[in-house]
Amino acid sequence: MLALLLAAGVGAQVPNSFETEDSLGLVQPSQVKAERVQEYASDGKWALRVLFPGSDKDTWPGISLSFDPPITDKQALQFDVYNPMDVPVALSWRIDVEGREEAIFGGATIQPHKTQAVEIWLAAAGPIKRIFPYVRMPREDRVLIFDNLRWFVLKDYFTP
Ligand SMILES: [Ca+2]
Repeated sequence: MLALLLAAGVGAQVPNSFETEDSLGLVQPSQVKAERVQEYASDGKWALRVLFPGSDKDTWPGISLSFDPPITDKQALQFDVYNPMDVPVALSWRIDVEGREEAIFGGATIQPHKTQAVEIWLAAAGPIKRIFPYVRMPREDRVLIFDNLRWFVLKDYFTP
């Protein structure tokens, strides 16, 4: 059943707070070890712990969020990240836009022992096919704990 769903191209789903076992299937780990944990959740009880393995080779480990059909009506993707390490972790991201040859890149530094809200702006980029948060060429293992993936839409500003 899972194989059939994957073959049909089930993509990422947002919002995702990693509260259920299936929620793990909605992100696609790429060269990382991702597991649900009951630590440092910013929403509910569960979060997603991602180990980005260090390597002497240049690698770009991350979690891939694919959208089919592409996302057109959201201003930003927001999520919370906790850095359990004693050093800052540079989180990068890549955004693939339909009809655009070059990807859009961005990043944020996640400070040690802090939960940080990260916002990836999508507005005006065009139809979003994929959002890929990753760590750029880690030489040593890095760990981040993600939770509460959510969309931001501009009308949220105008809530009375
Ligand atoms: Ca959660």
